[in-house]
Amino acid sequence: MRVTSLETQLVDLPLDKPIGTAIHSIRSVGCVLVRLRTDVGPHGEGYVFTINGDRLGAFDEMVRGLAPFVVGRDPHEIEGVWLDVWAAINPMGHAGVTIGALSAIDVALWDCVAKAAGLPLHKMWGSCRDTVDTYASSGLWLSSSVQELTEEAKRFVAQGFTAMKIRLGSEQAADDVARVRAVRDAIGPDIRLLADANQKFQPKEAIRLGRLLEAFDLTWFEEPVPTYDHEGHRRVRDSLDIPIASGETEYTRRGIHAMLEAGAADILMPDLQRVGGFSEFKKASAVASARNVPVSSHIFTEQSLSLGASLHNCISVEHMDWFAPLFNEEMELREGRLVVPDRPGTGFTFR
Ligand code: SMN
Ligand code: MG
Repeated sequence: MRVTSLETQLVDLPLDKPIGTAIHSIRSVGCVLVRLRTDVGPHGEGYVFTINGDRLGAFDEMVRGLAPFVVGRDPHEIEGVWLDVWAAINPMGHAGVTIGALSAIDVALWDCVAKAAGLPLHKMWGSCRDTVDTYASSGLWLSSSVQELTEEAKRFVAQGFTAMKIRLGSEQAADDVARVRAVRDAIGPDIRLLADANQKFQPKEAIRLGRLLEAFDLTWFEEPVPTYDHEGHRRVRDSLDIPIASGETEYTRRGIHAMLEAGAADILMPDLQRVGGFSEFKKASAVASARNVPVSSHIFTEQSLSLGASLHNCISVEHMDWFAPLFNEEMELREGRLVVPDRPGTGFTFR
């Protein structure tokens, strides 16, 4: 079996309405779709994206620039491709566009070999569950009014979600508290509520806000301080009873390892694109598992289900609906959990 071609396609997916977090203003997500074709039929698919499609051409150029490492090769040589690309990108650095491009290729290779074997990826890797816990994340933005927050929260409950995530980062802590209170009041005590500050705060601000939010039974407090401030994370973590989640902005298993070494978080959240694809996500999870730390995947919901079903320490996948238009298949929510598809590869194919 050989990879015969690597093709890319640029797609812009507009959001229903523009949204904002403490550090993002998002109208759309621009994706580079990556397809690896083979001489025996099955092809593999992966993608990378940028917010609003900004500088998306850099990803396209980088992915296509890595084609010589895959085309003509047996797609089962995933680890070999990884090592060769790792060496080749050394001068450019092992973060950002280089790693994102490698991620898309790695995901496409795994998708390809699982399809060729006729197996869902989670079964090829050894599955431990066929549904995965999730939380609604396509809402409760910092840009939503309090009324919109309560409407969105009730809609999530009506859709069958049993957990959801609100974004923090208001200029006044009292406003964040009022927004969390409004959502907690709307959903009652039995629905889990998570909060994400998108790196907005200094450690003392985060600790102060966290103390005010302890009354609302938050499941976790995510990225309370900038990603590189591992020591600040640890101070926040030591000062609060709320579990700290972080890691979506770290690159490769080494970034995740550095967070673990620093005691920065109770839950690590690798992002498929930034961590370096399925291969590296699995390694990052193993590093976390050695410290008995759980992981929860960041966005990339459809593709992360295979990981959620096969990594013993993966406690949940984030439910984000932005990328659903890319795929022929739809995600299925059952009793608040996502059903892991029993279809070959990732179980999701580009439309
Ligand atoms: C987030 C996700 C996607 C884009 C921007 C921000 C957020 C999350 O940090 O964890 O959902
Ligand atoms: Mg986040």
